[in-house]
Amino acid sequence: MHNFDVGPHREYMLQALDLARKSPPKPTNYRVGALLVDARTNTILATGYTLECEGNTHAEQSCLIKLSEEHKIPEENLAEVLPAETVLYTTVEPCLKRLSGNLPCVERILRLKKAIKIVYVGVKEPEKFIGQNTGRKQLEDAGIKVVLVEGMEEEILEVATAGHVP
Ligand code: HJL
Ligand code: ZN
Repeated sequence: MHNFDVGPHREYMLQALDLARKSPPKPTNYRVGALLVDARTNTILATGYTLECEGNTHAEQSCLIKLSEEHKIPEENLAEVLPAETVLYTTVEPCLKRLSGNLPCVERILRLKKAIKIVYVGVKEPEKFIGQNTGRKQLEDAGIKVVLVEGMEEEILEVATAGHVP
């Protein structure tokens, strides 16, 4: 039976997973896909995947960079243009720390205040690179909901870790 609530979230998460498959394998990161969606109108605002944008970029970061280029405003000012019901779908939960030292995606989301209302994640981040990711709590403490969309964990992790040394 089709589940009214979970259905659209699964669809978006599957799209995010397809995006993740476009990311070139790299042993020191995860291959992730992400979408920013206007939940009121059901429109995709931006798509992104790991290493899509120039440099060592994450999927969520690529969504934000592309929007900032489109609107010609700095990434940190995107709250000015994001619709009231903007939500993020990402196959792996947003990062709290990065081995590279680049700005983590949790901080990118937090600095937009509550422009992103809900973060839908396909899996929690495995502990391989930075240990436990407690970013979820930081987002929730800031009033941003974090929702696990269940049922795709295995495929998401297979894509995320392709090219890793076992
Ligand atoms: C998320 C991504 C991505 C990760 N997580 N949510 N989106 N690559 O696009 C998390 C992992 C970091 C490593 C290495 N991966 O990527 O912890 O080199 O990739 O900055 O810590 O850090 P860099
Ligand atoms: Zn990140």
